[in-house]
Amino acid sequence: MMRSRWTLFGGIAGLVLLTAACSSGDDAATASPAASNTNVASPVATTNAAAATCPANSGLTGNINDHGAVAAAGTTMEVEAGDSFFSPTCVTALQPGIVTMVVSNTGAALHNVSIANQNIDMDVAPGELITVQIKLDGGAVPYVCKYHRTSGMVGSLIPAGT
Ligand SMILES: [Cu+2]
Repeated sequence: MMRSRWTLFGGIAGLVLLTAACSSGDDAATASPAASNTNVASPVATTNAAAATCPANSGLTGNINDHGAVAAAGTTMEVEAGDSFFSPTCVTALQPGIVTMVVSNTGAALHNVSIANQNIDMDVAPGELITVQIKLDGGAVPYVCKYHRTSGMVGSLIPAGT
């Protein structure tokens, strides 16, 4: 995941340099602001842009603050906990087994990851991150922030081939 992110950065940086090199010297003042706006990478390293929405087999019900679905790359994933959503909301194509979800709270409120039938109930304070080990077998594993569940702060981990 990290390698693809840096490759993306390298590609963007190269493009900016190329653009700057091709413009005339008089344009230096206008080129600088454009270059400073090239930080387009999402805070979550993913293989696919989060254009997709959660699939129907996510196991999520009720209010869903859907910040997209991405396919997993390996068994560790990064998920952002914002106010009040998880992004990406769904991670698909996971291999069954123990997966590791690193949840960073980028919001202002206290958030949480709870999976009742796995005895998981972990808070994550603003600016902090937690690492949650989750067991996946045959089906989707929905999780919730117990403080903001009714606001749609839910997510799901979805095994491959389901
Ligand atoms: Cu929350």
